[in-house]
Amino acid sequence: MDISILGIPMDLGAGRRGVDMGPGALRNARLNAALRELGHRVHDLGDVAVTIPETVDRLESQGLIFKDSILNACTESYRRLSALGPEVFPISIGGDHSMSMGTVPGASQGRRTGLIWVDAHTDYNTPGSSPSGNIHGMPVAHLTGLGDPQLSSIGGAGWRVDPSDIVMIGIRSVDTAERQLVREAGIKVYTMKDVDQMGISRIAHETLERLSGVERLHVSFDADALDPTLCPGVGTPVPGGLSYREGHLLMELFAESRRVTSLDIVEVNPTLDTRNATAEVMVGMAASLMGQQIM
Ligand code: 6HN
Ligand code: MN
Ligand code: MN
Ligand code: MN
Repeated sequence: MDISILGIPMDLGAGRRGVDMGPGALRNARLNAALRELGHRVHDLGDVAVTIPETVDRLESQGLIFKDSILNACTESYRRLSALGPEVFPISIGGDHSMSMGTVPGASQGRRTGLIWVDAHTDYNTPGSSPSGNIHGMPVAHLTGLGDPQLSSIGGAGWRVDPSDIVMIGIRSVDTAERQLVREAGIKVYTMKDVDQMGISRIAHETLERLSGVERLHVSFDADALDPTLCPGVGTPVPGGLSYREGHLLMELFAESRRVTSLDIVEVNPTLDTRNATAEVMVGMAASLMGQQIM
């Protein structure tokens, strides 16, 4: 397969600094080599330009923190990924999760897209519901057309992800007003309780079944979905996450389906990590999604 890697060194959407160093940490953990060893042709596109927070006013645009700079980085990511065409498998490495407002429409190639959101959080706040004001808690809402009109139309005025084409896995931290928005939208959520009760294998199969009608299938993998003992290098850790084996099995079952067309790896924060462990775990997850097998 032809894989293109796009780095998005952005921490503007997060409450803590340091996820802007995620792309470097993931490359340092041999992401590109690991994918090449699986037989893929890997093209690294380098990084998109992201504003340095110290150079601009935090409340650039009517109180939405770093909105203008995030909009610029997402628009650029959207353009770069759109230009790749449908045959290339894009892997976008971040960077805080606000980047997915650009990567999901970019990877969609204008087609109906299923979105698998692997995360401790639902990231479904709007500027009105958000308790923190941090845009990395808002990307999914904007991808479905809610929230700020500019952030919700990065993929063009008409392009949206249908809430019924979204499945979230690993969820264990949802804000009160956000919970109501997720319910109203009708998004399918597998919480950690569901993972414990059903097992990750059944969840993987149900997810693929539910998204059987889409043309493109995007996995957006937030490192904080995994347990913080395994992935300490994240800005918003929540105890009780996916285990190493659950993460790998989920990726292996998605790989077996051969239906996934793009991937984000987000929220890796080297300043909070232990000897780059989080980046190394996430490179392993990407390798499993891209076909690594034990036998
Ligand atoms: N992430 N729900 C919280 C907020 O600030 O809106 C946390 C968001 C975390 C976002 O980890 O991608
Ligand atoms: Mn997230
Ligand atoms: Mn998260
Ligand atoms: Mn975070």
